[in-house]
Amino acid sequence: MGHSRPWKLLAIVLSLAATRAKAQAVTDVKMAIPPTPHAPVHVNVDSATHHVVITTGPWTLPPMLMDGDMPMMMMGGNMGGSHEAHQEQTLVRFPWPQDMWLRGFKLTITDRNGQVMPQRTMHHMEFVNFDRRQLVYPLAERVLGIGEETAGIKMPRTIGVPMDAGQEVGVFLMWNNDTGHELDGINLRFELITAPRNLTPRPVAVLPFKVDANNHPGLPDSYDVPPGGSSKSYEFTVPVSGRLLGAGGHMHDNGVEMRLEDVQSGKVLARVHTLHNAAGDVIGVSRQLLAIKGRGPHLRAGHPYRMVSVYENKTNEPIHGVMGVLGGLFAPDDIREWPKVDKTSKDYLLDISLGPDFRQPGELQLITMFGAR
Ligand SMILES: [Cu+2]
Repeated sequence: MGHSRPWKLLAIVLSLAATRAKAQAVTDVKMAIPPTPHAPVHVNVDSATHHVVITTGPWTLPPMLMDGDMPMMMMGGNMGGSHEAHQEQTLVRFPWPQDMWLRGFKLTITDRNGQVMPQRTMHHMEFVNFDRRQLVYPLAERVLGIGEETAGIKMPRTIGVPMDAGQEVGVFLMWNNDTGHELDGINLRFELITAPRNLTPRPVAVLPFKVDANNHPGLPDSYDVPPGGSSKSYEFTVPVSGRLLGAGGHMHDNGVEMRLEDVQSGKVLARVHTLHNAAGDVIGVSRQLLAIKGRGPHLRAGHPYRMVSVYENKTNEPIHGVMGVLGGLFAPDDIREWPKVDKTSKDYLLDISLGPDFRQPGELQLITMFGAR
């Protein structure tokens, strides 16, 4: 295999950086991509709780720099900003150890003295199941997406994500050192909270629901919005019927709301809106628990649905690199009807093409890329 691929990717990264600089017409912005260090990774099953625990460290994190000394976060790389200033890398890929229900996660980052670090030292993490496809897209399932503000999730005992022994899973990680100085001795502990598969009463099987306003496998999903109000919509069908139990999502600054609509009736089935801080920056997206009122909207296989991402751009210039991703939990009527993933399809491969080859725990391959998944 050699080392040609990472270099090729680096070239892509640099050319994207150049394009971006031009598009913004900023005077000679040079993006300095710091060398990304790596550290050993271990995957263990806790013998008492059966939780799957992924640990890695110690990491040395150089400050993320742009144009000399300006931290990359100055580009607005927070929840409401652009992702393009960050590096994402595969931390580890491994076979899932046992049949279990996945119920949530806990993430802890500590410094060299064992002190807990702010969560935002980590910009973005993703837990991926390469052996199951997404509901809407024939791409590898993104089981968990964790942003700077999410330190943990524990789902109620009544629902769970079924995970099977031997499924190939992986963790993607994007660090975010905006302190302006090097961080040393950083350890990360990512605990996947599980329950035994024979748990009674048996939880309702839920799988992630994700619709992206601008999904193109292998390319960034961000897009541009013109001045004023605008919306971008994406029509889709689902291959298996089921209920949407909850909705949330991800938008950038100037985002307003996202809706899920029935194309034929025009009925709004779910709606989430952005949350703001005192300065008006987008700090997140509301969560709508649909299962509380009744049992959540029922989506029918093959029926057309539409996701609409609404932005209100108050400036006089187009805004580059926004996102609209509606997420949630989907309870299929019959999980046995979930279509098999085709790991040889072009889109599937493109979607994970920036990831590494299969690696066992303890080995680590570094690939850097632009954009969050
Ligand atoms: Cu984003």
